[in-house]
Amino acid sequence: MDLQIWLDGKLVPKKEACISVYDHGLLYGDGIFEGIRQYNGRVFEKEAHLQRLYESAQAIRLTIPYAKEQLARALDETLAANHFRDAYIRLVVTRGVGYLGISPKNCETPSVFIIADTIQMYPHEMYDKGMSIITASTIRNHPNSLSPKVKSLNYLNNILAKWEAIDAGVPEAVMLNHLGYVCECTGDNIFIVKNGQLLTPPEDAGILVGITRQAVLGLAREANIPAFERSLTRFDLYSADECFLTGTGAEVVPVTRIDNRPIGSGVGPLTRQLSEAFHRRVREG
Ligand code: PXG
Repeated sequence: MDLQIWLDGKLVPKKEACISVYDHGLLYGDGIFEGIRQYNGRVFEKEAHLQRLYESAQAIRLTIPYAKEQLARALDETLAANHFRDAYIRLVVTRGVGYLGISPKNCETPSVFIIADTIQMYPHEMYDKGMSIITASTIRNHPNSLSPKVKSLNYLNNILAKWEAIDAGVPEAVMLNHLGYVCECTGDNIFIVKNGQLLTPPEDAGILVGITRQAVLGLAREANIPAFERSLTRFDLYSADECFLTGTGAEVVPVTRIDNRPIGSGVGPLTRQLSEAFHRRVREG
């Protein structure tokens, strides 16, 4: 059966789920989104994702034409219509259909759609053996430009960094911020372990505040692993005992090589422990 897509209040078959070429989401990247996962019949951190969506909307002066509870129900309806128990959900709000010209004033009603489908971010063996990443020369958006806290439809900057990873033959690239500190990868947050401490760049490094990142920080605290948000340099990455990335798509993925330098010796023990705790948490709730 064709996938059912939730589009502006109605479930429609995938091939009928179309957006206008005059939609400013397409013309200008004027819109926001969330990537969410359902595990074992439950949407993981639904409230946190919706909260981030509404905050992103507010930051770009976009009024979502539904209450949070309505979108929460729409998520559930979309999953139920497609009989999913484990799915990847893409919730998108665009500025809507307007005229040519960037003014958002031209757009009367935002377009909202929800896709429930499956996603496989990285090959399975990378979760066992670890992945190689590079540092990109493309820096993350300046926090006083479009804030990286906004999960916007404009990923071009990150896509340019992703090209650098592709050119280097690796799946991900870590981006530095405008001050040269470690920020995050193109679609994941980054953590290191050093001397038994878990370290990740602070929010004001200019990161997207990942929901998986928050979950992992919480799991570390529950397990009495000392965890700190701290400015990190490339030296800190190169001299780390362990490194891993977190994201809704990626979950917890170990990193064992950065810019061709080995990190630790294979996948580290705290990475394994936190990855296992994460998988328990998402299934049990
Ligand atoms: N940083 C950036 C720039 C992201 O895009 C994260 C961090 C992790 O955030 P969450 O809240 O997911 O822990 C993201 C999320 C995809 C895909 O299709 C990308 C993300 C999430 C899901 C799928 O590449 N990025």
